[in-house]
Amino acid sequence: MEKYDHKYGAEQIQVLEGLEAVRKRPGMYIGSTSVRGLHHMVYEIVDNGVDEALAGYCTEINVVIEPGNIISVRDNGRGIPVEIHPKTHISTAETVYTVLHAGGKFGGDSGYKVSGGLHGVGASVVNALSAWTEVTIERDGGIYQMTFEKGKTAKKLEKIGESKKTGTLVRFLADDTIFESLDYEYEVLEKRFREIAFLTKGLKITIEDQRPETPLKAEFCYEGGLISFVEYLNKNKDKIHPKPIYIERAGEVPVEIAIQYTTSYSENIYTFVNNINTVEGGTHLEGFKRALTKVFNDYARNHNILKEKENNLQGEDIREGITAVVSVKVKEPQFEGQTKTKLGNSEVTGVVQSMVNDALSTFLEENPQVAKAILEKCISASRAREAARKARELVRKKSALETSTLPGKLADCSSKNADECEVYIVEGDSAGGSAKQGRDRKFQAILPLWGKMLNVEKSRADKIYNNDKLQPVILAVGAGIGADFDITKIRYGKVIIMADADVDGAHIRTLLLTFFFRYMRPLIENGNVFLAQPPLFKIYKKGMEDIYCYTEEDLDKTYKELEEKGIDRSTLGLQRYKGLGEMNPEQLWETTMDPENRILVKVTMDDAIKADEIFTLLMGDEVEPRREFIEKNAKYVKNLDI
Ligand code: 28F
Repeated sequence: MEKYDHKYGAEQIQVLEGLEAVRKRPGMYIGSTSVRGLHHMVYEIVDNGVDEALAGYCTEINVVIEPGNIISVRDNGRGIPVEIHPKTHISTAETVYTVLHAGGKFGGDSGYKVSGGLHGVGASVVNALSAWTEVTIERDGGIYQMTFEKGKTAKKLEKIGESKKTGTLVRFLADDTIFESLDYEYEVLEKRFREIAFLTKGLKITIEDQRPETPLKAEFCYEGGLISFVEYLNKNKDKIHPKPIYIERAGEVPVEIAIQYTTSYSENIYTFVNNINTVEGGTHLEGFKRALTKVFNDYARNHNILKEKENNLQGEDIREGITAVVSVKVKEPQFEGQTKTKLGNSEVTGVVQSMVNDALSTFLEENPQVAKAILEKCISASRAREAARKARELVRKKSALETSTLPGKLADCSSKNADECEVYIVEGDSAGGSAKQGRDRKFQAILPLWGKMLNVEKSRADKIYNNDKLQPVILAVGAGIGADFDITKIRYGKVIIMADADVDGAHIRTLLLTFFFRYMRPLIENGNVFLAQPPLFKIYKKGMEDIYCYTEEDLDKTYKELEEKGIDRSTLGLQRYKGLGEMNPEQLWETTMDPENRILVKVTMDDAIKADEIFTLLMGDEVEPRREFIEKNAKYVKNLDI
């Protein structure tokens, strides 16, 4: 039996104690033993390769998930040094893989290491939590290899061949007595490696999953770095300036930022510290936001885009539609928050703020057309917010004074039971007059609108809410608008739009539909909105009851029926109705308002988004698509209430 001389030096004891601690409380070191912690095992090894790239020596990292959930990571950097340390008699490579935090130092020759700080526990932790780890290093003309089992050296570093290349290859099998599962999720790893590639300009990262029948593979390399990142994030959005804004500053805390605005209303700012995705934000985000608000307000004032008397643009106005990536490198990052993804270093706020103030204001001065495009959006966002606030106030105030909420022009019905009541929104005073006379005042209210209202699609919320032509509609319906809309408060079970069948009528109908769609959508979704269908024709003959036809085919059908009864078309009079005003109250009631005979068109939209686009189309200038939409989308139904 070979006698082992166990000369455990201080280092070996430190290593054993370190491994012991890691294997006893893995969650303390790798975050968790769930698949999240399992993925972090891969990130730790890859981050060492990224450090080598940041140091300028590695241009490619290849990750492979081999069958059996073995992970392989290779870089083409210098290769971890293999010479034996005179004091500890073990190689740097072995030290990096067995001593806790051995590789996580900062500064050094390469400036910043992404694998440092709370997130980067270094390769030794991965080694400790793996059933086995194999490290193969090419450098100094040779190929060297060492292996470990649960962190303990199994095969000491030895030369196994010659090679002219340099680089580091690490293969490991995570320990399934520690991790709940070894089932790596390809998509999660792929997403993270795409992110790292965006953050590390020019670095090529490939990932291959050899476990499935047909292997999966992806490769990422972005010479554009953060600019490519923002372009990727905006790929399905309408940009409001062609190229992302890019600003960077080296220094104590290197800062790199890319920004591109789109026509969307959402705010997407991604922040990173040493390539770590700080989803909870922190001081770097704070500095960025403050500077952004200051720079755009200053520019707007200096270039007279914001009038003297106008309020400053708020941060939320300026960030509407923004996509931005903020990446900073911090030597000793302090992470806070639930998931340790919030940067706490207070000095970073000022660094980022002053860098953005300086670099962004310079950019805007040099690119006035970009500045103008962005500010146009900010200013209209600010006006919309302002108007929404005022309108909410107005509606709240009005609804507070229950009594005087009803518009003067509304001829209300006597019943107060919303389910049986209906309000006709009628185009024009003359039709309004006939409707008031012809209606059944028990359950039918009339609200005449006059003239053409504004085009809700082309105007911001400000004009909509304050528009005196729409306010009566808001108040008559009585359920508020927008976010405050409360369907249980509607005063009528049916809101019936009664307009002429001509172009103006179609316009009014569409404007109201768009308004309801955008600001009282539940009204449509709940099926409370209807279109009144006045007759297009009247067939008359002495001694015969008038016959009303509502469509062309209706007319043809009626002619055929009459001919079958021996009444020839030539003996019949025909009146084509141009507008509601041509009918007297009696006829209007009989043809269009009497639940017994009228035809109501229920406006139902099963796909709000599609409808939204159609409305946008409808708000264009040609009327034809509008009419087609009405014919196509409004479902003709015989009035349901018998
Ligand atoms: C697949 C994972 O781990 N790559 C690495 C290097 C290169 C050096 C290094 C690493 C210096 C003192 C820590 C080489 N030559 N890929 C990797 N590539 N570590 S890890 O040095 C170790 C550090 O302690 C390296 C000259 N300087 C540094």
